[in-house]
Amino acid sequence: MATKRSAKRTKRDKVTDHNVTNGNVTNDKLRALEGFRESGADEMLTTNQGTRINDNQNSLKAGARGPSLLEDFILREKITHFDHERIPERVVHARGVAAHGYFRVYEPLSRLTKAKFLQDPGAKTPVFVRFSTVAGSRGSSDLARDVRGFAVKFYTEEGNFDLVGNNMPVFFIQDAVKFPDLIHAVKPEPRHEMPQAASAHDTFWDFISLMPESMHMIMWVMSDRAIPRSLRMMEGFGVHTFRFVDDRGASRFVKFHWKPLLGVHSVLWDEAQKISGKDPDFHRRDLWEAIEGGAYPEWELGVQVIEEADEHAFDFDLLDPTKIVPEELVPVQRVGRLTLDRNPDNFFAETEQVAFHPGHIVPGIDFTDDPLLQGRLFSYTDTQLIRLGGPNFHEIPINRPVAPVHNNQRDGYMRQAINTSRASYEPNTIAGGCPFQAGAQMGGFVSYPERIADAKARRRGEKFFDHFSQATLFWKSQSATEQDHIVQALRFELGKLETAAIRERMVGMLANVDRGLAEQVAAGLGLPAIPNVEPPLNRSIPADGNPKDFEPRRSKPTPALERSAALSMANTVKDTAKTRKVAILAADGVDTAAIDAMKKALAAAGAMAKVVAPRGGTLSGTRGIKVPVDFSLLTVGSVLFDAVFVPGGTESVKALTADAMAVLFVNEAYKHCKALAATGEGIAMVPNHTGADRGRAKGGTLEEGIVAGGDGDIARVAAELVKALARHRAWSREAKGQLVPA
Ligand code: HDE
Repeated sequence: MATKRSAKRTKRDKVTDHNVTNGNVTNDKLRALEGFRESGADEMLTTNQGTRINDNQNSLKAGARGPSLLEDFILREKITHFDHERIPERVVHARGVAAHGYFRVYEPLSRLTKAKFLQDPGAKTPVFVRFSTVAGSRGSSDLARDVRGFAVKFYTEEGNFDLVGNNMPVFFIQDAVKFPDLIHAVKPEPRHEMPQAASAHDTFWDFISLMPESMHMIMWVMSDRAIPRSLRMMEGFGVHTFRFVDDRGASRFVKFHWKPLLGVHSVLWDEAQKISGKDPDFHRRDLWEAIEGGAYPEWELGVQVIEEADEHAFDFDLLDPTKIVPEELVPVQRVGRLTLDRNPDNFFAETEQVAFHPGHIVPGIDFTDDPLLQGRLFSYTDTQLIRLGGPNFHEIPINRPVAPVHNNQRDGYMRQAINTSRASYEPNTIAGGCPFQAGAQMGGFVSYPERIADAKARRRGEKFFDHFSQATLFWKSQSATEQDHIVQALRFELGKLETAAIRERMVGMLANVDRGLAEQVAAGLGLPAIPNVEPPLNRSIPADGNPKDFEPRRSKPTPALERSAALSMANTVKDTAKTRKVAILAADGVDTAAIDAMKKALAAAGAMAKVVAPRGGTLSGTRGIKVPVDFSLLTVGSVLFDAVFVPGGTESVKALTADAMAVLFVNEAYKHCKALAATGEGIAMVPNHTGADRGRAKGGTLEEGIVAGGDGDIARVAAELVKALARHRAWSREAKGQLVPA
């Protein structure tokens, strides 16, 4: 019977069986997951008890037109399971996407840490990485202005190590006790649950305007880092200072970084808003397609190492999560590489049920007393108990370590392990003392014996109160374009506020970061002058605290470091067009030779080309050649691409010029400073704000990032386009782009 049935399976059935075809069982974790995979391929339908189902179309009734019967165990089981399909979404970081991969260290790091997975360059440590936005619900847009979570679970042979970081190196608050306040402020307002996945509302900025410690993070969130071009093109940071511990027990401080090999790139806010409409799954799709296409995303792990003796050597406190360690002061050593090479098989089972925890560490890594980190060490187990329904969430396949698990914890909801020992306590004789404690030499975890001698108090370190120096450093380190985008972002966010007083207090607060910044924001908001902030600046003060003790102070009148190149995306890697997407805008009569040549050149550079036309189906190009259309103009916008190429062909260009959506497509690409290329008649489609007479232009680079040529110049045009793609954007065009009504 099964054979007969399988013979009927069509080719299409097979293709949709991602479970069966999702190859790459390349590491221990993936092999361990194999036993849990279920595809249904070539199998008969059954109940959860294994009883074969004969009729999945009709419930059991008393007669053809009679009432359904309670007896129908098949109906009851199916509906009951359906009713319980949902679990609570994460209270923060609800919207996310994940992938499997591996990590490999470049050379043994025994000089820094005894962590085993950082010793053997020949070993691949399996990882599962989840990226997320913070504020939005599970179904919200990928392109919200927000921090991105960057959570990496290393399945090491010594147990799971979770590096639960973000794409920004600092955080809004210094102490975990303020986290619920921060999140309540940024989440949709309680009256009407608006706005979704957006910080541009009164409660967020009300809170922020009273919390000067958030100002450094605000600079990052208002920068384009908050709207990445791709999850594959963003940095990651451990944020807190951690410890490395070596095999002699010596400790040093460490900051973790992830550096993307494709560079750090973002979209513009105007694009972000439009992408949210055209494809709210933009980042999720981008990651999925890159991995399916074999363009595996990669990052280098970087570490900044600070010797214990230098703990107090800086203007800032290493325990303060609102501060970075500038790379100019402590360079980032690149110590290994992370590669994501396999998409999950099932979103719920893997991406939704994965449980990260900064407290999942292995020997060789330890915590510091950063008060934000300390609070997190409590929160993440607590949150899994409610989300995943009990204390056995570590037994869910995606969460299981590849290292063996043996202890005397027992029972609880959904327990999977069948513990066979009579002894579920220790010490015992009945089980020969097993499982027994591991000595340090056998990999037993020993906490770093940090010396602590101080009075119990609800206080913070003195240097924590320098809230503005690094916000200023960030601002000053940005390129003119980046600064302009921060100003625009603040004008947008504060412009959305209903309460004028909050807007004014915020502008006053910004003046402490940089007066020029505040003036520009004030001008955009129509404020005649920078408002004074009524003291105290900081309202995060205990009931009996003296406001003077909580006022922000700069540790030095002029920060020793004026600028840090690493903080600006303008200085990122710009040497590759790999995985970039180019739209070829075409209609009937298009120059097919140009399309072919461009496609080949882009493929050779690792970029992708898609034909976009006024309608779907197939175009009839020059020489009678058929050109399959990938997308109709109705379904995409140039915001979904990195560049646009308009080939020649009299009829094609005539049709496109008369099509408002095609014109908008090119205009928007111009406005968003994207690379543009055109050949032959196609040149007429390129917006012209230079006043030059392009009718007589012989081709070449028309403006930064815009390349044109005759029909015979395609090879040169393609080569120039690839270079422009690698540079990501032609920012010098931005001012002119404002003139484009798109
Ligand atoms: Fe989280 N955070 N967080 N967080 N966080 C969660 O845990 C929390 C913080 C981060 O892809 C929750 O499993 C507190 C900083 C990421 O599944 C929760 C505090 C950083 C993710 C939680 C912080 C992060 C979370 C919600 C202040 C960057 C997503 C669901 C003390 C270093 C992980 C969950 C994933 C998720 C609590 C602050 C990163 C509620 C209390 C700082 C990437 O436990």
